[in-house]
Order: sequence, then structure tokens, then C-alpha cells
Amino acid sequence: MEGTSQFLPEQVQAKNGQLSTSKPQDAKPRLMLMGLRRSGKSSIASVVFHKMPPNETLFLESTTRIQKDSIHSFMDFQVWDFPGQLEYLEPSFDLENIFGSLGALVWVIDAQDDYLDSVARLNRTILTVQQYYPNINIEVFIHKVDGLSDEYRTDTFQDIVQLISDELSDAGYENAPVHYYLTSIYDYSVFEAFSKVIQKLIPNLSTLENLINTLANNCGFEKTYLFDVLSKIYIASDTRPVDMSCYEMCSDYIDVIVDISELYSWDHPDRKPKGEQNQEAESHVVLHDETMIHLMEMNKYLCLVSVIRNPESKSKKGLIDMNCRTFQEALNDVFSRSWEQEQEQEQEQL
Ligand SMILES: Nc1nc2c(ncn2[C@@H]2O[C@H](COP(=O)(O)OP(=O)(O)OP(=O)(O)O)[C@@H](O)[C@H]2O)c(=O)[nH]1
Ligand SMILES: [Mg+2]
Repeated sequence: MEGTSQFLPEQVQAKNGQLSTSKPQDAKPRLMLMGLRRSGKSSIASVVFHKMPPNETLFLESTTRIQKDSIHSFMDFQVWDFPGQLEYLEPSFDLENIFGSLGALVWVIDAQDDYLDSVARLNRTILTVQQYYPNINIEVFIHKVDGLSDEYRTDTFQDIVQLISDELSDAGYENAPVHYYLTSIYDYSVFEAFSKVIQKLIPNLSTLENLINTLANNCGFEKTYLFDVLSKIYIASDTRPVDMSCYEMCSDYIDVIVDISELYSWDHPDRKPKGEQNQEAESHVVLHDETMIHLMEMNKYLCLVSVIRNPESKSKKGLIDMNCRTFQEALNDVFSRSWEQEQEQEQEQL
């Protein structure tokens, strides 16, 4: 393993790392977690954004007020965790306040329980949202699937999709933006699903994907992910099909590097740097089956993790490093451009 060093946030200026949403400050994209009581909304928010071990969610209390969580990362966004019993479709409720901003509605269905009530309520919600706020993406998490057999999972998935699409087409919405995911907090599926949800809210996603595709082709990478280090959500990847085992390896490798960085990056009075040091962490490891994982920190929030299986590509480590550095420059260029756009917009508004 090489060059484990700093995952130290202070070392990179914020403007280099953060992706602007080109929206005014108060219009941060919003992810709204909704669903019936005990469906698992607070558990998902705690596991994904607060690193809570899944077992500890057993002790979470039922949510009584909307919990608003601001996430400061490569892009600022908010996560709103709703209490299951909240009757937000009542006329007295200020819907504009909830759905009036850019964002996604994440509806969590407990797949281990009877889901008909939840689906009925979701259908009513989708019809309202589609009518007044068609820009809100609707993301359905068919959740707690860890307790279900493969066959039962598939049946439940198909049944729920069918119930919702029938209702929507009856109401005249053939192409409503509704997406479905099978999730559980006990494996990586909830991170994978959240990655997909957040990617849809990222401006410049196609530019990022094009850059990653070029990099992956030039270096012979089997799969490449651009991860948000703190949440381990991936914000972009090359456009080859996602392979869960690759994603798991890459995600775990970030943990290894963060742990080692924390161990060794503190200021030791006797330790003197030998020559010039790289600002960002860079590391690779070769596993027992000869698979290489390569990681390079890109900025304060993001790191690029790639899986390499082709023996010829693995031998060209210098080329990989050089291409990744070039990618890093392009990436930070995309970010700082968005940042400049935001500044210009703010000045225009003044
Ligand atoms: N088996 C399993 N249990 C889960 C999963 N996610 C959450 N749970 C459990 O579901 C229970 C309810 O979770 P909460 O996160 O409190 O549910 P909630 O939707 O926030 O509930 P309210 O706040 O009452 O609306 C907890 O005991 C969790 O441990 C999962 O993926 N699999
Ligand atoms: Mg809750």
C-alpha cells in the first residue's frame, strides 16, 4: 500500500471541492423521507448520513416532528425525515413549504409488513405531487428486504410496481417520474439506492460521467466510482453496469484508508516530511484474486475508486496515476466553474 496520507478537510479550500447547484442558498435540493410509521425512514437517514450501525436502529424512537438535516458536502442538500403519522395531505397543510423546492420524495415501504395501506397513501401523494409539483422525483424504497427470500422479493417488487402504475395510468399519468429500489440497511443496497436518488439532483452529471468514461477506457478500469467520502454515496460512475461486489469492495476500501489516515496523519513533533508531499491520499491494493483497487482523493469531499482486473492495465501504475491526476484537474475545473456561476448569479441578484 502506498502514500496513505491526508483525508484532512482543512487542506483543500471549500471552493475547490463543492459542486454548486446554481440555485440560491435557500434552494438546496431536498430529500424528503416519507412513509408509514416504523417503515424505516429514520433508520435510513441515520445509517446513511450519520454512520449509525444498523443494529442500533432498533432503539430509535418514533419521530414526532419533521427532522431537518443539512448535509454539507460536494453539494449542499437537506434531508427531511417525516413522522409516519403526519397528515400532510390535509388541506390545512402548507404543501408549498414541503414540495416547493427542487428535490426528491423518497417513499419508504416496509416490505415485511402488509404494504397495501402504504401503497394507497403513496398513490394519493403521487397524484398530488404530480399535479402541483411535477419536478419532484418520486423514489420508492421497497425496504427491509433482508428478511425476504429472493422469490418473495421479486414478487413483492412486481406487485408494488403494478399497483402504483395502474393507479397512475388510470389518472392519466403514463410517464410519471417514479423509480423503485429494493433496499435494506443491513447491506449496501440503501447506499446504492441513495446514490441513484442524489445523482438525479446533480447538475453536470453527464459531464462527470463522460470524464469518468474517458478515464476508465484509457486506464483499462473495470469499474470506477466517484465517492462522497463521508456518506459513501457515489455521485457518479462510468456508465458500465453496476456490479454490487465491485461497489462493496470500493466502499470498504474507503473505510480502510480513512482509518489508516486517521492513525497516521496527526502532527507528530518528531516527524519531518521528506521532500514535497502530495496533498491528497493515493493508495492501491492487490487482493488475493489479483484484483487491484486504486483510490485517489480528489478534493475535500470526493475520492475516485477504481477496480482493475486486466493484468496489462495493472502493470501501468504510473500511467494510471497520471491519468487520475488529469481527471482530478478536470473535475475541480467543473466544480470551480459551477462555483463561479453561483457567484455571478448572486451578484446579478444584488
Ligand atoms: N429488518 C430490517 N429492519 C429495519 C430496516 N430498516 C429499519 N428497520 C427497523 O424498523 C424499525 C423502525 O425504524 P424507524 O427508522 O424508527 O422507522 P420510521 O419510519 O422512522 O418510523 P416513524 O418515525 O414512527 O415514522 C426499527 O426497529 C429498525 O431497526 C431494514 O432494512 N431491515
Ligand atoms: Mg422516524
